[in-house]
Amino acid sequence: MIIKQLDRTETRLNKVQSLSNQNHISINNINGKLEKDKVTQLKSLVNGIQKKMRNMKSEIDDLKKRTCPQDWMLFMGHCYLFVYKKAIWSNAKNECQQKGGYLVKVESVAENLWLISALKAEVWIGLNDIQTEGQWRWTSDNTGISFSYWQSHQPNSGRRENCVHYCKTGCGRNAYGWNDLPCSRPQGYICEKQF
Ligand SMILES: [Ca+2]
Ligand SMILES: [Ca+2]
Repeated sequence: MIIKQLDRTETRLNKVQSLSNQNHISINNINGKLEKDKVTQLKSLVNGIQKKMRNMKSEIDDLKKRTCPQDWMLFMGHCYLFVYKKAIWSNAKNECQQKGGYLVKVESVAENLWLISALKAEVWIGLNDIQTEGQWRWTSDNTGISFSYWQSHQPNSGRRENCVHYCKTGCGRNAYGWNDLPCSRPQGYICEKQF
């Protein structure tokens, strides 16, 4: 009787043991899956980071390549080309357009001082009153002047002089300033364009 009960108990224990073993295997499987998922997640994270790093490197390379074209000078986000081969104002304007820019628009004290510091001869700028006498406008965007740097007693010649250049000795001065001049008088010129 007792032996039979013991046998049954043993059988039950064996069953429990077997179930426990099965559970252990299941738990191990779950753990294995969790590890796999974690590894997969980490791999995907690393791949994402590597991709971002490649993109950043390519952006840095692009930024390094972004510079003014050869012979153009960079100043505060704009490129400038100083041309000393003489041209009438309208040809200078066209030349700048063909180079992807415009006849220089001088908008600030800083820009004006920098241009003057780089100047080697008298040159056209984009300012003119061709359309309406006395209404000075920049040819690049047809805006009026918010900043000016006229030589003293300039502008002075009404309808005869409608285009503006930087002049120094030509105006009997020893520093560069703006002067209105007949547009047909050949001068060098400065082209400007966005960096
Ligand atoms: Ca004029
Ligand atoms: Ca003048």
